[in-house]
Amino acid sequence: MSTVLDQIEYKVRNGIRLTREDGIALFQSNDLARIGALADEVRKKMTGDDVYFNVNRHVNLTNICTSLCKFCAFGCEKDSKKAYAMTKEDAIALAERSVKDPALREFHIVSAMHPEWPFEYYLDILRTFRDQFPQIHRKAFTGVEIQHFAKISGKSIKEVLIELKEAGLQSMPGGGAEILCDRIRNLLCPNKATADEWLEVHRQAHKMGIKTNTSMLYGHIETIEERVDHMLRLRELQDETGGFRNFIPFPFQPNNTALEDTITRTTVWDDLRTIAISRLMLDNFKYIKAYWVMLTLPVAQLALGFGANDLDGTVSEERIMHAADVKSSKSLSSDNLVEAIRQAGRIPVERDSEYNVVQRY
Ligand code: V47
Repeated sequence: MSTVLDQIEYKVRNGIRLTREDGIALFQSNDLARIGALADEVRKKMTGDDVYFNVNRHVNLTNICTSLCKFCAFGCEKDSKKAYAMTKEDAIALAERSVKDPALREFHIVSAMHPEWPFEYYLDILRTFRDQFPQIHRKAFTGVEIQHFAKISGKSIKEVLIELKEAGLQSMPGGGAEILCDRIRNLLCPNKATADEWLEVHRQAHKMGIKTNTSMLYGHIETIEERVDHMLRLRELQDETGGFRNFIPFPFQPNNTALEDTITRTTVWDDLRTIAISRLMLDNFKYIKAYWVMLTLPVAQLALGFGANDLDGTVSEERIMHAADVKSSKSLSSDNLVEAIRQAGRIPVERDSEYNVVQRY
């Protein structure tokens, strides 16, 4: 008699889409090795042994935030000791220092929702980056920030995106998705975009030709069913638009957050099965990112055997996760990433933000 895993294996190998029940069964199974091997098989069929990374710089303009999500250690109020807000000159100076590295290809611009900055400020930063550093790709603003811009400017999401695109926006990062379920959002982050609003921002962006990343923040108060439903909502939108570039599972880092006394860090096993299950459920996503900053480099390397095929990037000066005390370093060199990928038995490929190959090692 065949087991649920036998049936899932059969479906995956024969191109039959997995259902919600399959996703839940995968999360309920203890057979991590078998799930991982299946995800690895799918990864190999999709992109062979190539594992991607890019050379990028994070720019977090401010941590002063109107949202103050319970899972976040980065955002704070204006009078907090750790509050900071970059002027345009600060941001330019940071960018000027960063472009001294000739290998730099991407600015990853994600910030908090400042209570006073107008939409025009963000447009101004984008235009300036575009004009002064035209060769560096601008991946900027999560769906939650875009929704915030619409709110503070009185414009529609579409109008905001049109203006951002005109000012130099080239793609969008995947943050702000958290768990796409209003039960969770009402408990953890009631002051920002709802699940439908976040999806609508990405839908509109895709329709305009702006590709976006996506993510899932897991390992806090969500249920397994909510993780699966989250993946299904993304899979559905991807069917509709094809505009998602990759999927990034973020394991919740509780330190310095409002949840630190009640929730412990996810286990390595949960991290690996979540990567593997996302590879199996998200059959219309080419790239699954093992974000080493949160997973730690050794676990990210292991994830390359569980369905992941992207390690994100060199990530210089990451602040959001480091506010939650993650133990990984603030950045890695390309050499570090190449070595880590090789140690995992894979082929390191430096990519640009659009997944064009820069160099295959
Ligand atoms: O939306 C915040 C997550 C996101 C915590 O697209 C946390 O390539 C875990 O957008 N524990 C922001 N996760 C970061 C982001 C991002 C980062 C790296 C790559 C990309 C990409 C996008 O970080 C937030 C939230 O989901 N987050 N706090 C925490 N304590």
